[in-house]
Amino acid sequence: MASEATRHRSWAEPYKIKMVEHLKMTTRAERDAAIREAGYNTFLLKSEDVYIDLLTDSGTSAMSDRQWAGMMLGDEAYAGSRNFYHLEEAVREIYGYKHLVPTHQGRSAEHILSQIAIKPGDVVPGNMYFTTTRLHQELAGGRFVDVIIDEAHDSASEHPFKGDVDLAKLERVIAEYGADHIPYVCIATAVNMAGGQPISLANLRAVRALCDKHGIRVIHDATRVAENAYFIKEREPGCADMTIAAIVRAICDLTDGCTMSAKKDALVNIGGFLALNDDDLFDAARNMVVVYEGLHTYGGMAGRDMEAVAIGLHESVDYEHIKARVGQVAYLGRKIHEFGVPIVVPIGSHGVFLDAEAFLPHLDQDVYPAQTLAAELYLDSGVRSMERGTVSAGRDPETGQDRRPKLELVRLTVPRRVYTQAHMDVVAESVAEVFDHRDAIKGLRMVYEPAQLRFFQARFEPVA
Ligand code: P70
Repeated sequence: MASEATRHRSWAEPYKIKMVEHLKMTTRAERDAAIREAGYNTFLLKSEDVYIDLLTDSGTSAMSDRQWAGMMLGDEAYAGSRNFYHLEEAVREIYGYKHLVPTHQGRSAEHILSQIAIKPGDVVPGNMYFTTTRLHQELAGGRFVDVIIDEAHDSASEHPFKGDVDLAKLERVIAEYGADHIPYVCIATAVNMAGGQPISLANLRAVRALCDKHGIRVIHDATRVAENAYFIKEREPGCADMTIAAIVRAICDLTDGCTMSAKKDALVNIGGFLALNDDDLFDAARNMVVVYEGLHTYGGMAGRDMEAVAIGLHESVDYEHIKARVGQVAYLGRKIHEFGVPIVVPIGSHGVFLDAEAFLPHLDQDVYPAQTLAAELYLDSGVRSMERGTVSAGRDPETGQDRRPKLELVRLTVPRRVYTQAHMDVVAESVAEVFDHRDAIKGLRMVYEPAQLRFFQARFEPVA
């Protein structure tokens, strides 16, 4: 018998369930009809036809009783809502940025920042692209340049900080284009397209020092900063005794501002903001928010939404919360990995990323292995996932050709505080089932392609 000292002790979610939402179970025949109707694109499925929805962790988390109570305190004034001031206070306290421009979600903050900071011909270096972020940079006349370390593009590399910037790459970009043509360096925490991989504090410090030398700003995509902070606490030498809040603050203190989709870390269904330290940039952003979003004290959110974000920001840096959140994702990842299924390692913070290229080695990228795998998983069990490969990467605006990303992934994204460990078991077993029958899987061809962000609405048919 294990002694008390060596006995394994489990952890559990630091909350209990107060309200439930029923899930619809479907038959294989029903799923077959639904995915065909959806053009083999999981974005086009009706949520009603989905059993366990791992499409995204964005806006899908469960709010706490405190957040719901905050919703009842909404001050729905057009101007100067008290909830705006609560949110401003929370952003100042938790992130430390001076000025706040609320927006309805993350991409609107990216839009405003890109329009005010980027001139045609500029380049924006960053630690891997994100779809909406890069598109807004391009729409403003800029070009994204990837400066993440090579390990980030290798699904099998066990590097603990695959979100780190390759400083030599960044230096080369600065030398080639000149600091005058670099409005800012874009640093994401818990890098989404790399599989939810963190950047280290040490690397961010070095990025800051290099940018200071050249007078270049560092702007932070803070969407999942608390999750990144958890990995720093776990993995970075000297950080084990820091609180999540202190690490989040240390990250933000090394940057000049952030774009934020509050739909992730901040545990709300809608919301976002741009936060800036620079007075002039803030002034420009505040002028622009009234054109596209709404007055600068609500920017596309209701007062109640801003209150829920303010409370959610505080909850996001709670250690027990973030440990359970990242722990649930790790549980799912380990379970899938044990079945021998190829996944991105280390397991990321917001989801498990299946390596579709290794899963379906007989399929060429031209027939969209990740898109195909996402459709097959839905067919097997009603689990909805998201393609993060060739379809998401889109076309190169200069050549018009499909980009062929090194990572051809399917993302199983876990909403916060929504599903139980038993749901994770069901998901892992379904992935294993599809893996067992992988040889029989054929690819897809695209029959409808939208001009921008094609993954959202593209339609496919099975190849013969
Ligand atoms: C996802 C969502 C949104 C997001 C993000 C990072 C690191 C900005 C945003 C934009 C939703 C999504 C968006 C595009 C394609 C697929 C899914 N990510 N930065 O599921 O924020 O959605 O609020 O405008 O992850 O990963 P928002």
